[in-house]
Amino acid sequence: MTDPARGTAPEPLAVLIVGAGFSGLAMAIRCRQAGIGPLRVIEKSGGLGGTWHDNTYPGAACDVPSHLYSLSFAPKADWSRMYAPQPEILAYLRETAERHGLMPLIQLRTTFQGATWDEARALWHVETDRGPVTARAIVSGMGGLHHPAYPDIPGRESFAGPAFHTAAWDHAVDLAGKRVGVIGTGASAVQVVPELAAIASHLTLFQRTPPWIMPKNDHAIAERAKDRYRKIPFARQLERARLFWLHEVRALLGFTKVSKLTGQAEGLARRHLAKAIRDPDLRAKLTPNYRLGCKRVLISDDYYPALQRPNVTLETGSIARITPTGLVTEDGHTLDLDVIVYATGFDVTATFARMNLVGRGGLRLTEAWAGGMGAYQGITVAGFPNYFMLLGPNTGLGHNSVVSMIEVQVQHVLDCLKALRRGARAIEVRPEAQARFLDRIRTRMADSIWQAGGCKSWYLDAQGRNTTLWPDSVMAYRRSARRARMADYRLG
Ligand code: N01
Repeated sequence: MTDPARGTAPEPLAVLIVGAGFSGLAMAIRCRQAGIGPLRVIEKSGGLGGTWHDNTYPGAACDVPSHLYSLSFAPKADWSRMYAPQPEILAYLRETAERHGLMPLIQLRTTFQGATWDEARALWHVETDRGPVTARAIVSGMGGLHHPAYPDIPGRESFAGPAFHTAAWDHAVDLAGKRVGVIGTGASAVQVVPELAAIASHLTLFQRTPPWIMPKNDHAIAERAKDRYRKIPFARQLERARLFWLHEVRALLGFTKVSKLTGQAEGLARRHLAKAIRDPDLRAKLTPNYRLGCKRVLISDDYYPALQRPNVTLETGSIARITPTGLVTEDGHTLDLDVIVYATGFDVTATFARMNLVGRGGLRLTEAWAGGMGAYQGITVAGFPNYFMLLGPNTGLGHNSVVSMIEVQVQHVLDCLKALRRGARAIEVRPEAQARFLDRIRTRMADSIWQAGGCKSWYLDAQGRNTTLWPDSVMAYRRSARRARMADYRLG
């Protein structure tokens, strides 16, 4: 691309960050603080915020406590609730971006389409739907959960009424007084169902697998506490540390491995179910038949009560087909619906497949990952110099805040970017370091709750391997990845 004003090619960016969600914004802030530039953030949506921009369904909130689900270097003293609602998190991200001077760096409505490594010039040629860009380094802040997955049910396109996904909510459709069908019972469903049950004339919830649900105990944060957090930063840090360790204990409590404590956690969830659901038939339908932790453990105090409302039906027969007027189940129930809501999650593998990267010697990322996704510390891949991933393979969490993982990764990437600033043209993980790391993950996965827990989930790939979650505590990841060990990298 030439600069029309000067007729010369513009200077390559030092770093192109893809995605303006939690991770992309965190990376941009830390790069600016370190004086690394020129810098640009591209974002496919019309606004920043990533998942918190896209997921605007009624009841959308975070199931990780607010003081933990925020950046340690961009604290907020006055979170309204223990678990912040989506609009408040989105506002936090906007304020944070503004306060750190990121707005001029963010280019919205720009989709990353792929990139090719130029060995001679040691830079990436990036394709976007708004034209090409060159950058010495790329940091992917794309996350894994932004391509909505729609179920492959015959007749899906034939439905005559409105039908949309929780991650692409159609706010123009008024659901009050309507017959609504919700498909799916994951983290998004448990939040949206109580809201819809309160306004729909009838809500039918289609459950394939019941989730494990723990009490949420959400509450407004008292003004007194907010005041204290405002005036005494240490009080806020202390609260964050308390919440962090409380969640870390979950890693020990069987959220990553089947242990004696798994049974105790299951007992707690069963008591939560028994207390809320009096009808034994309904309770049986809602009782999971796999180990807790195998799928994401949900928290809610209003989901079970919503299922007991007279205008709500739980349908457990599998869906045979969708018709213009509703749904037909395998056991022959015909259900007339006005609206269908897909709470059916995300296509994680599509996200990574669509990265469309061509690295050193023409190696494609899809080829490098033909045997399954994997990256050194979840961040770098041999053959792809100066390319870094935030929330890449095996760095999601089932027990604590992913923002803590992002912060570790941002520090690691920063170390690598500083090596480039010191004069290296390229930094690339050594294949043997990557292989050692992936071996460690594989060994750790062997007896993990996801392999041994007897369930299927988006955590597992088509071969049944968990390439999405970190199999240990956040502290263990911090020890492993916080500093980039230069011995594991080749500097060119
Ligand atoms: O999606 P899911 P989600 N017929 O994949 C069902 C994050 N998140 O959007 O369990 C019938 O968990 C499927 O059934 P089954 C969080 O990381 C965070 O709810 O496969 N049903 C399941 O019940 C989470 O893990 C927050 O048998 C079908 C559901 O759809 C991730 O996002 C809030 C079906 C999909 O559940 C995804 O959660 C929300 C079919 N053909 C989400 N296909 C926070 O608060 C699928 N299903 C931080």
